[in-house]
Amino acid sequence: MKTVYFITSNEGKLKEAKTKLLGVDIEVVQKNLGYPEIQANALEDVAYFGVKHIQEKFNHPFILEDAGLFIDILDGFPGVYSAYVFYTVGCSGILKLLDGVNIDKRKACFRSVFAYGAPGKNPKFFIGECNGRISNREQGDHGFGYDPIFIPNGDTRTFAQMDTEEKNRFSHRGKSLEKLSEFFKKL
Ligand code: ITT
Repeated sequence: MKTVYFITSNEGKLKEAKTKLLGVDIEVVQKNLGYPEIQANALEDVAYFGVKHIQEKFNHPFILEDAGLFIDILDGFPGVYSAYVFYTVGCSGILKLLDGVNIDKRKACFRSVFAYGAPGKNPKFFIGECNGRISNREQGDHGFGYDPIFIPNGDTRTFAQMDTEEKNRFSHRGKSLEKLSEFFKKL
């Protein structure tokens, strides 16, 4: 079985990746090396520079992921600033920003960009998106981050009211991991 290191500090992402890649002959091992998340307009750029940074000091195949929540009525905010915004004002801060906004105007999209890096190779990217809406209160205690306030299209529950397998069936990360898993099968 091959090992691929997942460069992340986020245990929730790790659990989702391990669950999704169960059927693939790859062992996913967390490596919390950290990398600078550059100020950029796109998640792809953040992931690209992350790969370049890790490749300089880490001599094994690895994956990393940058994800973000893009809210329509806020012109895509928090988007590439999702981590900072979560750390500073959290889900309650987002709910305050949307106070009084009607349900049909609470559309949002989660995006996930996985990057695969290996010594001496150009990075490969795997992208997934999930459309949905921001709920008007926090619900559920599974998952992490903005899960308690995001309801994917096709369901009435937030991600935080789903277990890992269910979330993966809907989510941006489930979709990008599906593509990554096809890539691993051919590796
Ligand atoms: P890394 O170490 O992998 O970078 P992170 O938690 O900093 O972990 P990101 O920068 O990719 O991850 O995520 C940006 C923010 O969006 C962060 O606050 C996450 O909690 C949140 N987020 C990302 N994916 C999410 C998901 O599936 N559900 C809820 N919130 C999510």
